[in-house]
Amino acid sequence: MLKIWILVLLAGGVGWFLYERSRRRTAPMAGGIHEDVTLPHEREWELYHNSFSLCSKKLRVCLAELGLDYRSQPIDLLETGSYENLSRRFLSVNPGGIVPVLVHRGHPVYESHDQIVYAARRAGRRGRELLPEDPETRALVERWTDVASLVGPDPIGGTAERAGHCIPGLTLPIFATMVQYIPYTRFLEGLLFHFERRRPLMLALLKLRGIHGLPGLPPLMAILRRSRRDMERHLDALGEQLEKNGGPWIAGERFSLADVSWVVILDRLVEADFHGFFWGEDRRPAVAAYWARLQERPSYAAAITSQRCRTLHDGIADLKAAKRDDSRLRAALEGVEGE
Ligand SMILES: N[C@@H](CCC(=O)N[C@@H](CS)C(=O)NCC(=O)O)C(=O)O
Repeated sequence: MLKIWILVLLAGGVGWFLYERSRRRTAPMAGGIHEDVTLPHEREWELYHNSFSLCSKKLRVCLAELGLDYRSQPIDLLETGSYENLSRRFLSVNPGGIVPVLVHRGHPVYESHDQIVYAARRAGRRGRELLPEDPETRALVERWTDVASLVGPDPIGGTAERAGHCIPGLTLPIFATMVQYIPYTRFLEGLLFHFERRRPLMLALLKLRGIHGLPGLPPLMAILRRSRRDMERHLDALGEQLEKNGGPWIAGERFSLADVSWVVILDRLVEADFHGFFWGEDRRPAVAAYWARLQERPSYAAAITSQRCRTLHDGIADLKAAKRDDSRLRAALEGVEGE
């Protein structure tokens, strides 16, 4: 009798998996506007986003700076609670299963670096300020925007070329503390349905080992060390650029899409408690002053600080406490003697 029940349960599990998989197929999507797709919508602009996601923050800052009103559609990710990005509802918006998605008049626009340009081009005068028309300034803005972007299928490769690609590696410590609040059962959906399985696997490993176990995970530490080394170079270049043109912004007098793209990078380094390492105690004063100016803009409060979730607050507190109490961990994360 027991065998029959086990067989029935197994068959039910397999049947559920096959049924769900046929409805929750994920596949990467090309960037830009998809005019062939029209989604149900109520407002001209709608944004599917997550409170913690770097690229979502970039869109929120951008829309706040452009003064574009939008309908907010918050989507949970595993690290903030659950795999809502793999729900059937969200996969009908983005079969890629990632945020952010900007929706304009019902048409989805994918990839955050394309979304900010798309929005700026439709925002009149303010859009032209953020994305200047004169070719020289525009090329400069595009170059600095690109360096801060997350482009292509390999978010942890290309750290030497893009500061944006250093972010996943430098987020590992805060991921390690945030995922402690997420039950193991929630990881299953990612492993079963996401086309990119490395992410749920890595997050599960971080949950298993915890923040104090991170230094004992050589593949993850190698990514972190490489990201930290390359981020140092990107921040040196940023400091030089700000000094060269006299600031206050990357393109000089005018705040632009380049600054929209960099505020979220610096903010993530603060969340992951790397700001002291990168620009504390008189290191990189131009970057430190730039960071102070960025936080004074109303878009920073509207798009970032006011939207921080509970898991992030707790994760930051736990990370700071762990580094304070465990000198080996601190040394490993900050690359000092004894690592
Ligand atoms: N290249 C994409 C990257 C977007 C991305 O990686 N989104 C992450 C959050 S920052 C995501 O939605 N991850 C969810 C998952 O993989 O489960 C962009 O710039 O929009």
